[in-house]
Amino acid sequence: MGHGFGQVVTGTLAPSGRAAGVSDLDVEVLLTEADRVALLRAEARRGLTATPKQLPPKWFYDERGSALFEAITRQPEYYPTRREREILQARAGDIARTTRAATLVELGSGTSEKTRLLLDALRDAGTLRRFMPFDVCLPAVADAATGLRRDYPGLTIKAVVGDFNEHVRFLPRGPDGGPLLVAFLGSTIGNFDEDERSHFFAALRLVLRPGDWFLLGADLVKAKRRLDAAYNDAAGVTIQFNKNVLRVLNRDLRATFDEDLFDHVAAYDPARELVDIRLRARAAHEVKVRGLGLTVHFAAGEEMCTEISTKFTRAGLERPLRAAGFKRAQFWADRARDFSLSLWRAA
Ligand code: SAH
Ligand code: AVI
Repeated sequence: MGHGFGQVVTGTLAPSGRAAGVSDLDVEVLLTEADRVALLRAEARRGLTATPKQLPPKWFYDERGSALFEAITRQPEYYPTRREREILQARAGDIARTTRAATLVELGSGTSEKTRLLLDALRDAGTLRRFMPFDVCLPAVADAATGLRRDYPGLTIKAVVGDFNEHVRFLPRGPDGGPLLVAFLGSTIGNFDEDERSHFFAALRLVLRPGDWFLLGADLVKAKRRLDAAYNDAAGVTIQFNKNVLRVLNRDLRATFDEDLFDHVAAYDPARELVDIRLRARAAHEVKVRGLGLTVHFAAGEEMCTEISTKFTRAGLERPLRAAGFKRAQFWADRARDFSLSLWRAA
C-alpha cells in the first residue's frame, strides 16, 4: 500500500482542494491556491511590519519568477548551476549504484532539468519506479512533470505542490518500500537561515528510514568578487528576479509597490558567509497593501531583505546534518571546487 499525501495530511496546511485545470492524477496539492494566499498574507504582514523589513524568498516564484530564475542559471556570471551539473554528470552513476533508489523525491525541483542526469542513471541501474518533483510553484512543477512523462514513459511521475518548510513531514514512502532518495539541489538550502536549516534537516531525518538517502547540492565559500558578480549579472536578470516579489504582492495582495522606486542590492558578506539580497527604497514613500489593510512606510535608502544565499565550508555544511542524525556517504566537488554535492544516509 502506498501512502498518498491525502491519507496522512493534517493541520492548517492540509490539502483542501485541487489546482484549477490540473487533474488529480497529475499533481498532488499540499498547498492549494487558497492556502498559498493565506500563507502569503501571514508572511507578508509579518515581514512588512518587522524591523528591518523582510520577505521570504519563496514568494519570488510565481510563473514569471520561475522563468526568471531559469534565465539567471544561463547567465555567464551565475556559475552554480553549471558546476552542479558537472558534478552530477560525473557522479550520477555512483549515486544510482549506491542508493538503488526506487523513489526519487526532488524538493524545490523547478524545471528538474539537471535531475534528468539522476533519472537516467537510476533508470539504467533498473531500480527507479517513481519520481516526485515537489515545488511551491504549480506552473513550474506541472510543466516539468509534463516533459518528464513524455521523456520517461516507464516512470510514474507524481508532481507535488507544497512548501518544503511546512510539508517535509508529509513526504511519501515508495509504494513498495524500496529505498527513497530525497534530492535537494541548486543550493536552495543556502536560502534558509541557520534555524530553518536545522529545523529542515530534523524534519527530513524523521521522514527517512534506515536505507533511505538524502542528496544535497550546496554552494561553497569563494572570492567575494565572483559572488558579487553572480548576484549582479550584467544583463540585469537578477534585478528583475528580485523585484518580481513586488509584482506578486501587487497581484495577490492588491499592493501598490512601484518597482522603479527600488534598487536591487546584493553583496557577499564574508563575515556571515552569505550573499545578502535586498531591495532598497530610492526615496521615502508609502505603499498600500490593500489585501492586508496595511500602509507600509519606506524611508529613503531603507533596505528590505528578500533573500540570503549562504555559502558553505564543508565543516559548516556537515555539522547540522550530523546533529540531525545523518551520516555522510560521499562528498564531491566540481574541478574548480566551487560547488558541492553530498550524499547522506539516515543514521
Ligand atoms: N532545483 C532547481 C531550482 C532551484 S530554484 C535548480 O537546482 O535549478 C528554487 C526552487 O525552489 C524554485 O523552483 C522554487 O519555486 C522552489 N521553492 C522556493 N521556496 C520553496 C518552498 N518554501 N517550498 C517549495 N519549493 C520552494
Ligand atoms: C534558488 N537559489 C539557490 C538561488 C541562489 O543562488 O541563492 C536564487 C537566486 N537568487 C538570486 N540569484 C539566484
